[in-house]
Amino acid sequence: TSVTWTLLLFVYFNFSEENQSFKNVPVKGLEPQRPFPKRFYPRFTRGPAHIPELQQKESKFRNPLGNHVQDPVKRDGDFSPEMGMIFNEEDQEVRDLGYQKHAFNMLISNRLGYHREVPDTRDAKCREKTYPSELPFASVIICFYNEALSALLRTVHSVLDRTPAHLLHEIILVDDNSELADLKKDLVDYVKTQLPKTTKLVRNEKREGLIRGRMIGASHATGQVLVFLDSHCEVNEMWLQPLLTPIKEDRRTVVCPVIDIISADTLTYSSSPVVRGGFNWGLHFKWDLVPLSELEGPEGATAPIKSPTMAGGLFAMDREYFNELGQYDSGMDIWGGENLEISFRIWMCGGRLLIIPCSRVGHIFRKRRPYGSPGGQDTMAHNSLRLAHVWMDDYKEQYFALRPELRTRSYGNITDRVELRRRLNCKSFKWYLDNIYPEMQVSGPNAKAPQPVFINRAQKRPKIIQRGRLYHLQTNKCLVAQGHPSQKGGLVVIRECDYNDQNQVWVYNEDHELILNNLLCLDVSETRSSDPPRLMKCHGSGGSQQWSFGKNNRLYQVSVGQCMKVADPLSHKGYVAMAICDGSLPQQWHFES
Ligand code: UD2
Ligand code: MN
Repeated sequence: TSVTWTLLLFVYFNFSEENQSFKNVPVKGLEPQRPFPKRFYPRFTRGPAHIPELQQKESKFRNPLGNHVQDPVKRDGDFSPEMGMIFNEEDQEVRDLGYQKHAFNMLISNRLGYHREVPDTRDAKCREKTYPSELPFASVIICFYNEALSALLRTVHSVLDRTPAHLLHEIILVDDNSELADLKKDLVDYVKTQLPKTTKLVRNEKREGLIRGRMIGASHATGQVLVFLDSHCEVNEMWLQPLLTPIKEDRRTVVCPVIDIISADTLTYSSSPVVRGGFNWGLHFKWDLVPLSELEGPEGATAPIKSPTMAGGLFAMDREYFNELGQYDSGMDIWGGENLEISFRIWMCGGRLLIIPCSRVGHIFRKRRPYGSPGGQDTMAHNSLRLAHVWMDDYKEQYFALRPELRTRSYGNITDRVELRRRLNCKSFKWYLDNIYPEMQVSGPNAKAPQPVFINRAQKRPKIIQRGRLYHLQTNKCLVAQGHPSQKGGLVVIRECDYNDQNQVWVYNEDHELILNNLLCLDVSETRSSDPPRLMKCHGSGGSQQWSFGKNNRLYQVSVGQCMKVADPLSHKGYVAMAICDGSLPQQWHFES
């Protein structure tokens, strides 16, 4: 910890003067600060300190409830199935509200606090790499709209905790006119009293969207390199140096880290394979396998990889180059499309875009976007239209072939962007396709010879851990489908056990799924945790289909944070329900092989 403190004091002294340049901009929460904030790093500020069971927590990677959970599966070192345990109505409210407002498990996010260790997901060879000690210093820009405070502050602290002080010039938080009360008040206080002066908070007077939001952030930045992050990220060990090095070598290089996955349901941090960015003619971003030709060379898996596009949220770019290249299209609203626009622009106008396998940043990937646009418009279509008209030449027909209704849709004035393209003397979209994304299939008027189909990320089958019956101890009955086990949405009930009946056979696999008769997965509703469990198609992304066997024979549901019980053990109906885990008889189950 003394090392951390030295580092922090260093950040503090090193940058307190450079703060002056910020005086004339409308930055809120930057009143004079106490020289030594009392609690720089509160451990579990919003954590459930009042929960005795959670106080036993020893290691962040171990199960928060102790060693008694007999879950046979270990995941990337930090899978704590019962981290989302609901103890009372307040917990339930936090969880359900979190899913509604943020589309991830806010109860777990709050419990994790503002600091945690994450598994080092880099290839082992990355640890042997060295980077120049002289590197350009960075301004980290984080735009947010109605973000969960704990997720936002974990993003900020992960940067402060894992970035060498001399490379971190400042952090600029851009509040995109959030409405949530804690962001308007608690965050302002926190920035003022708990964070180094080099963390600045800017608030937009009206909602701008992430695109203009980032431009506003960049306009306040004074670092040599801009690093953009989403507001629900956690940076990993040595994340920044590998990003800054290629920029130092060539300022027209734009770089992205590998985006690791933080589960929206369990907040588990896990490694992503190294893939690169592509897109389809609907102008949606997608991940592609890296062509073998890109992986050859002495550095193998640790060498930077050319990427046709970026996902959008996480990248670093020389600040002056960002300005020269035309920042972003300020005519784009709220969300979507800007990532392809900047990717095309980088490649077509003389730059390059790389993914850096040795730099890793986790991001909470959620299943839906929890916010809309102020006017309810489809901003993705509006933004995509603008980029198609400015950058795609005749190839915009590929987009219109899929979205004919957009042909006549207005998209605002694009003369500035067309002029920018001319001024920068950018190459054609055909050049981009031929040279940067030759895998892209073109049909119709722009067709060329068919290319081999690209294989998508291989679907792996989770290993089976156990096969058998789900036996309810109190009633001596077994868990079965109420109707046919292949019926999606069907309820489960308890019935007399029949050891010859395949329809009573469950499989428990390494993804913590419970699958009945090899057909459907036991599932719970994400937003309505009071709904009874049901059978649904297995989706493979954990959360609502993740179950674990714990102490007192409990069957625990990971995303709901509750246990399965027989609703009324005396009733012949045999209904089951989710309830706060209390170790009582109706909640006791045995998986019998
Ligand atoms: C992905 C990108 C995201 C952006 C988007 C396309 C990653 C990991 N994420 O979507 O950065 O490029 O594709 O546009 O590559 N926000 C605002 N104001 C708004 C709306 C959003 O500030 O009006 C913030 C939001 O709080 C978040 C960031 O912008 O920090 C990105 O939004 P998102 O997380 O909903 O986008 P995501 O990850 O689905
Ligand atoms: Mn995001």
